Amino acid sequence: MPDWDLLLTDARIATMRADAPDYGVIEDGVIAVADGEIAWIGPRAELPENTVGSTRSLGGRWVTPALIDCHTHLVFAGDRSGEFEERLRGASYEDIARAGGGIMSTVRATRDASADELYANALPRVQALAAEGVGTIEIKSGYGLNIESELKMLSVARQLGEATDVTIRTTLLAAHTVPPEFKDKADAYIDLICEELLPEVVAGKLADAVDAYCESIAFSPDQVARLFERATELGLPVKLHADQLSDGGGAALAAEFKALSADHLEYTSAAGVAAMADAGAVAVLLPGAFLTLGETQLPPLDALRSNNVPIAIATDCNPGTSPICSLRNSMMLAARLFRLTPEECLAGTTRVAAAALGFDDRGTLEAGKRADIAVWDVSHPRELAYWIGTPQLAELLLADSR
Ligand code: DI6
Ligand code: FE
Repeated sequence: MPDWDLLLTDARIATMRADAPDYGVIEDGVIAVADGEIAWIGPRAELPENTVGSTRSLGGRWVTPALIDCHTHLVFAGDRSGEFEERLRGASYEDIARAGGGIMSTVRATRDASADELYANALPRVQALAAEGVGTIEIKSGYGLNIESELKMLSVARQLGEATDVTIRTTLLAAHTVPPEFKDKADAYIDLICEELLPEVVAGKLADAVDAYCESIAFSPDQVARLFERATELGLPVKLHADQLSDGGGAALAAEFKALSADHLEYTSAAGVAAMADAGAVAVLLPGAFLTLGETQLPPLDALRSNNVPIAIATDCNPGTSPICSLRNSMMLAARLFRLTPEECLAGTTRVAAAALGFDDRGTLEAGKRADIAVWDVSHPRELAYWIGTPQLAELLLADSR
């Protein structure tokens, strides 16, 4: 006689299984949860007899996997609204960066902030994402750019994971831009990351992956390759900010290092997409940055689809290029700006986003997966990529709920 902790009944379930069409829908479904995992899922008619467990009806509501925001920079201090105004008057992101603004202005504010201040700034962002159904969030460092401040950012991100029910994945992005202390000495800064920072991060278990910004205003492919070799040696998976402002061969570089994902990709070539397909890398598209920068070059959507490169969507929440703290709105933007279907948007913030973070225990609703479940007041899951700023989450059930 199956004995389960909880039986969720009367659910319309969008399982988002990879092997099922049309959201993998199960009508009149039941989800049995035991020990934070999905123990059984299927139509009520097939439920094993004599099941034991407390039963709760979801009243015919739609249920999806909890959403996953697989690319954020949500730990930071200050804001960049002044730069936004400058860009509206015609300045480019690169011009502002070269003049010492851009990422560096957030670095100055973040270095000056205490860990407690950073935590207090970031917590409402995590809560805002959770309030719209997000159960897993990736957070990058990259506004410290020295050992002390990068470690501070990663520790704050870990603390956010401990203080909330949300799972936080942390990524070391020390190679975000060249700090002023290393002006014209980017190679020496990469050495510092490889020789001092990375070993300390690994010893403290502070990061789950390593990222870099491969761009003319940041690091060259050779510099990124050196960093990725070291990360790989130390057992950390890599991901890459690739081809956001120009085609620097970032996607192919990410593929060479079997990256979990290559992100942005507006300027990625057909060859870059093919390399990603061979390597099994996920394409993470970031429509908030595309919108904010007034970008017109679309990511290579046809090539991604025809090469079967899985597409994830994330907020890229950051004060410079993507001041958006809503994954739901990012889904709508991906649908509208990139013409992703609502089903692609939902897969991109569940199953594919999980893959972009190296998770195989979440992102779909199937037996054996974590019971990270979002319950919605919608008439169809396509609505999740349709409304803008409309709260529709009825409930977020997370395996770590306490
Ligand atoms: N690309 C981005 O869109 C963010 N980082 C990156 O490498 C922007 C970060 C910032 O401008 O503060
Ligand atoms: Fe980013």
